[in-house]
Amino acid sequence: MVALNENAEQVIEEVPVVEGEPVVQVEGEVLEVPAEPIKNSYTLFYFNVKALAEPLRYLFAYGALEYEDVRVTRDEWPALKPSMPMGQMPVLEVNGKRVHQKIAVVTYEPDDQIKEKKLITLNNEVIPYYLEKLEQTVKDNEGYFALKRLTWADVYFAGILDYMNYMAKRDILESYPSLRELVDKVNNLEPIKEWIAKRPQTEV
Ligand SMILES: N[C@@H](CCC(=O)N[C@@H](CS)C(=O)NCC(=O)O)C(=O)O
Repeated sequence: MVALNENAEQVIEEVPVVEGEPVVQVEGEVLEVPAEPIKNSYTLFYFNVKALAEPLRYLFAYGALEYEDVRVTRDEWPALKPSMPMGQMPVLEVNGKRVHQKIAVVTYEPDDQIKEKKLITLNNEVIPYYLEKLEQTVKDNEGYFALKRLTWADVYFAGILDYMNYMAKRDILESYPSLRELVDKVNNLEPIKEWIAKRPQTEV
């Protein structure tokens, strides 16, 4: 849907959200609404874990978009790796074009001692620092991250939470009731609930 005012000089300013119909931003021009919705083909490549790909899977579920959920095994990976843009996944193929790089939240550290030290800093400093701010943001936005209604940011956060908990080795939302409520709300949206019920059961 394209939202314009009467003389098409000004456009109603809206950010596209995942709830309801998308609104296109244009300045002073009338856009034709395509007769047929554009049909894209999506293939998501990742390992058989939730981790970094789960926010994307949440968004696909919420948007009721068809996609191929390719789960690469450790044995298959070496042969596939050179074909990935950065030699890593998740990678999303849209109409044959591969896009990559999601938002990195917590990174892997191979040395056990450094890993342990980083975990302490993560739990005592980094996580409280950001979650306090995010908790306040959600309080200020009537239970959402932005615009006082559901956007992709809410769905993304709910989708990445399991992985953040796994990396932090605890429930990071324990003292953040507004964030907890938001995640529960997203996980209880019908399409997301259906995805959670049918997705492959993985440890991570
Ligand atoms: N910066 C990348 C990080 C992706 C990443 O670390 N992927 C890991 C799996 S979680 C991977 O592909 N590892 C296999 C490898 O590097 O060979 C992103 O944001 O998507």
